[in-house]
Amino acid sequence: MSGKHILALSGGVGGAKLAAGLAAVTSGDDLTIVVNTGDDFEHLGLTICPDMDSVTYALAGLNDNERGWGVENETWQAMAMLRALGEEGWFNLGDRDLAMHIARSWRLRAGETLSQVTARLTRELGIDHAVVPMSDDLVRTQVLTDAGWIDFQRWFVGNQCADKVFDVRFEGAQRARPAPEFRAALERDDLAAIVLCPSNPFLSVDPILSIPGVRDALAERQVPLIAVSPIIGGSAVKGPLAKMLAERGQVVNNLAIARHYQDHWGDLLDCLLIDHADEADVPVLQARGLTVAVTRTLMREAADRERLAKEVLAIAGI
Ligand code: FO1
Repeated sequence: MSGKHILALSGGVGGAKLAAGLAAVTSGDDLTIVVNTGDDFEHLGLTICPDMDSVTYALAGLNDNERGWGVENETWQAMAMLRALGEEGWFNLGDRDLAMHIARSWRLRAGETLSQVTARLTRELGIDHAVVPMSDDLVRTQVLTDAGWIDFQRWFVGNQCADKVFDVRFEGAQRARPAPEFRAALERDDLAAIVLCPSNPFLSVDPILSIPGVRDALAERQVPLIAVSPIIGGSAVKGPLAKMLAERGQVVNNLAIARHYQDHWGDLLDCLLIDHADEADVPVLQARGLTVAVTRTLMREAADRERLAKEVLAIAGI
């Protein structure tokens, strides 16, 4: 293999941690991080891009590890004032985080694309690596509950994921095009590996794969496609993945993850990296023709993220 460029597809939280690990162990030109924008929404006149911001804050060393989203050392004065003014208070916008939404929103309104705005904001925060939205076109994740189709953040934050999800759709995905830097990364001569970060397959990776042409472009590249499983010890570290699998009548294990990427997306995976706690899943995964690697996938600290990132690179032969 001649190249060493990594294309990582990521959602927020867990994905952002591995993305930060990959950034810590690669030089700026060797990594493109493509981020889910299906969770984005318009709120109080601002464009909020939660997964883009989770990745950006993680790479800039600004993320709040405890909460899992937003900025560390956050204060909430603007939010308190908004509530006092009678504005909607169900979605929490910290003071520091708010600056990000303001900077992004006015520039989008002035005509810049989300890719251009993100390139500017990440550069200003000292990030050397390319953090790229999956698309500059609007794609909005919606979930089908008893109340009908509702926007993702209304369900995730407003409803605290309480309502059962019968289906998920990505409004606009069929008309969306991959962002220019995403397309460029897919076509790079030196592309050496594609990494699916440990994000929720149904909510964070599927929107990216749903953009026309993306799935086929990934599959056509003759480079290892490695997924880091979001399952640890038969459960999801954070978020509604375990609940969603159970609601689909599936056991919460790595087989469900493998099935999704192999059966639903047509044999997309070459290797699944799973946690030691799920070692019992290995035989059934191997029986499906997958290469399986086992390690410690929980990322509490920077050292965990970097070790896991190095292991992913080693699997890819980089
Ligand atoms: N998650 C919550 O559970 N409650 C919130 O009030 C909330 C606010 C918020 C603001 C900005 C941001 O970038 C993310 C925020 N999140 C919040 C997290 C967000 O809903 C999720 O991280 C993703 O959409 C799921 O990946």
